[in-house]
Amino acid sequence: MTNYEIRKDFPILNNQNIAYLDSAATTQKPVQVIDAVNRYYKNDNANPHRGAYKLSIRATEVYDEARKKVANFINAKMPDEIVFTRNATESLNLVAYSYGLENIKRQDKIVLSIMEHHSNLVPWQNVARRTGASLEYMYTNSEGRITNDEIYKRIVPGVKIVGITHVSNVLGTINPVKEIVKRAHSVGAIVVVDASQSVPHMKVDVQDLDADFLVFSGHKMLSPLGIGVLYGKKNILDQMVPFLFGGDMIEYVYEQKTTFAPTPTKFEAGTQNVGGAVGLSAAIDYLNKVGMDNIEKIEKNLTIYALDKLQKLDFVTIYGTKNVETHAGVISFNVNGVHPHDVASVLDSQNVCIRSGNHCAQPLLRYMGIDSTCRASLYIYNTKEDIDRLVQALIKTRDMFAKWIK
Ligand code: 7TS
Repeated sequence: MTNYEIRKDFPILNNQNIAYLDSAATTQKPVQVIDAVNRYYKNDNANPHRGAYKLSIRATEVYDEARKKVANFINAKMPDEIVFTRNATESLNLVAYSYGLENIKRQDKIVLSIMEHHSNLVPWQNVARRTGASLEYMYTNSEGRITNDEIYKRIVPGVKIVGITHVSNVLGTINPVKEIVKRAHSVGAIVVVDASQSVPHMKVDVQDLDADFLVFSGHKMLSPLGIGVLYGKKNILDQMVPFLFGGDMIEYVYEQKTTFAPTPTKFEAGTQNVGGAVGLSAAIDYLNKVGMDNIEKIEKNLTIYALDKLQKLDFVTIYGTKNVETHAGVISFNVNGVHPHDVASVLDSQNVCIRSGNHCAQPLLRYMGIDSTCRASLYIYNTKEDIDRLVQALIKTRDMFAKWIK
């Protein structure tokens, strides 16, 4: 399938004349996903795990099917290694509370990359504050990359947790996660991979990466909002205490104590988001139909095209690596002398949707010496025409703000 064929499946892109370039924030949904969720609520909706009647059993079955689908998609050893959450943020909090608070001691170190999204940073600040452990960072070089020297310098004996984003949501850098995992394991640390910006865009194999935990959000990969994933190695999940307590995650409840259900149910307290899981399952079917190799190819071609066009604009500064081998379809830039929010407003008047701001990565932007950027992020339904519209709208911005352009 080509991106032009794919685009036809997205009602919102056909109903509205927009160049949607904010898929790192959330993706649009294809009709196949919308229909699958619709069908679920029309035909199969009930509370899973709780009813003896056929409808409830069906809801349980579709939920379990979705878990299997996710496990296969990221090559987990078994479906029990998949915990459904609300989003990547909740998955990361689960790891920080259930693993971090229980296992980290005062003398330990936590190491993150400086390019973490706040959701893989603030929970670890909390763990450090409550345990007395120290929190340190791996910094990027001038190209926005974490070098091998930096990995070896920061991940040293005493480090117990390493948190790393697979792909930066600001710079689009693809990080050397396999090297980081190898180094971390050699010093006895476990690794939490934030795959929010990679799983939707490239083949991710948790066994090949050897990640201990890996998280992502359904809504960034064509599925509805409100469903997220935590992958964890089964032996680690089994040893962890639950994060949320309540219905369905228990085995026996006594007046003073409770025994818990096995992994992964012990981490899924309360009524599960079956509709979201059905949507995620349909989204994975869609991505598999397009093919992850094909997805990577489409996005790589668009990224090369966009970088080339943007580099030709002498009033635009692009941040991060120019090496497309390590560059996913997320591009941060600024119009020299014009605030990113102003740029985004002018672009919106041209129906071009980008994000402006700090992208929930304040430490990275502070480290780079800037407050905010404009960010265009691509997905499989984007076309060269979307990028041409971005470029035209940027030229219009330059014309409007001519006297401020530096
Ligand atoms: N990690 C990364 C790398 C992200 O890009 C995001 C969301 C999250 C975690 C959190 O995901 P959530 O689904 O739990 O909210 N990133 C963005 C973004 O770049 N613009 O809006 C949301």
